[in-house]
Amino acid sequence: MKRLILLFALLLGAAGARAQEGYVPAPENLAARGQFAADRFGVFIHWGLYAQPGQGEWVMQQKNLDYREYARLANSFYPSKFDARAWVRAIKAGGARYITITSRHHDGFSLFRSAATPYNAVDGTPFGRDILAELAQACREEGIRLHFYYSHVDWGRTDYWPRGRTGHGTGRPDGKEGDWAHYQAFMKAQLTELLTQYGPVGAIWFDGLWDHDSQPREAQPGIWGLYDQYALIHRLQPGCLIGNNHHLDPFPGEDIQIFEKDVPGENEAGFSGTAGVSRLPLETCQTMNNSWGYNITDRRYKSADELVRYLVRTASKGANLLLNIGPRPDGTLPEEALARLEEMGKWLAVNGESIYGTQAGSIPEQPWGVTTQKENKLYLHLFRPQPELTLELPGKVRSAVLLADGTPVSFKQKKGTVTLTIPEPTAATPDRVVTLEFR
Ligand code: FHN
Repeated sequence: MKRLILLFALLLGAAGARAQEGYVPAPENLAARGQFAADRFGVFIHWGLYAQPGQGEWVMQQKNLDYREYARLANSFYPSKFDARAWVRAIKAGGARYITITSRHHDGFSLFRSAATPYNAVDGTPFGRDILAELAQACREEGIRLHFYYSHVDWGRTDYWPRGRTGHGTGRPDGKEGDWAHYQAFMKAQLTELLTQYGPVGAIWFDGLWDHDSQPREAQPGIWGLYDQYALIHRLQPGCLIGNNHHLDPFPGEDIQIFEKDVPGENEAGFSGTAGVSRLPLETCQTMNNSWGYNITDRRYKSADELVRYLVRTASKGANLLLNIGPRPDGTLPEEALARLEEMGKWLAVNGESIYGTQAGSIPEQPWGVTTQKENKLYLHLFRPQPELTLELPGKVRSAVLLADGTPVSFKQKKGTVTLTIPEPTAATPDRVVTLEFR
């Protein structure tokens, strides 16, 4: 059976690949790519029924919870304090320019009204409200872009067959009700809803392809029906970007490349092993503590200073940071997350010029910090105090100032090197930025 599906997938993949080889991003799509790259900072929201047990979004898999029993969590889904506008305002004040929310994660529960399944926030819970609709409206009002995460894996649907490497302990009958074609049709129906019910969608962020990574890379588009899904999305909203967290080189039809817990090119978390860094706009997703979904015992939050420097390091590689928050079951964002957002927002309010709309810096990472650049400016991000700095720079420097307050930085330039004398810091900061302007 598995062999047959693989053969079928390879055939479908080959046909789809031919169609996708001719993928020419629409002008709206190219403009959206530019906007996305300029945004540089987004907030990821992992939220669903799993917030209630408070052990992260993999609880169903990790504890082998029966899919029928797990689904009962929908009966107590009543996030009485959910306030989309409060979320969006806090995220915007934190300096983020877009939000990516889990419309449906691997547990299979949809946060939005869906005619394709009653297992959703509107039809399947006492709350009865469409989380995505409320968030979309708040985002529109606050002028912040909205992206949807969409899981390819499903641990609760009986038609998800053959199984991949996860979801074997959730009590589903092996294969008896399996129907991969039905599952694919279900995903297309839901994607159509996401692209037609909530106004402009900034991006669809796929996840879970790795569930079938026992099959070769070439088989993946056919297995998942990727090219069909990509064509559908681009037909419904040409400006909607497609990203897929498959940890592989991008497939045709994808508009952004995603790195999980890795600054592009580093493979620090080990997810990006075989993926090179493409020329597409790049995005690194990262947790604030060590969990994506709400985890009641996870207090290992990175400090605000570390997070600012992580954002700056991703920007210095020409990538966006998508920083995660796992809301509580009552709908509130944890105070720890809010406090960190606030600090990041304060730093960005002063130093945002060196992040938004910039490109990777021409000087690679140094013991003192990193660089970003925009037009005729090079931003030196000093992660630690640096009284004097000598750089090899071909261009002619016109001025050097501290970005925070415009204090001049004295410099001497000769034979392709610039030596800067940097005033002593008067207050603590995670990253002191010096702007060099070139002639
Ligand atoms: O399994 C998911 C996980 O729950 C989370 O959503 C992250 C976010 O990048 N992606 C998957 C793991 O690769």
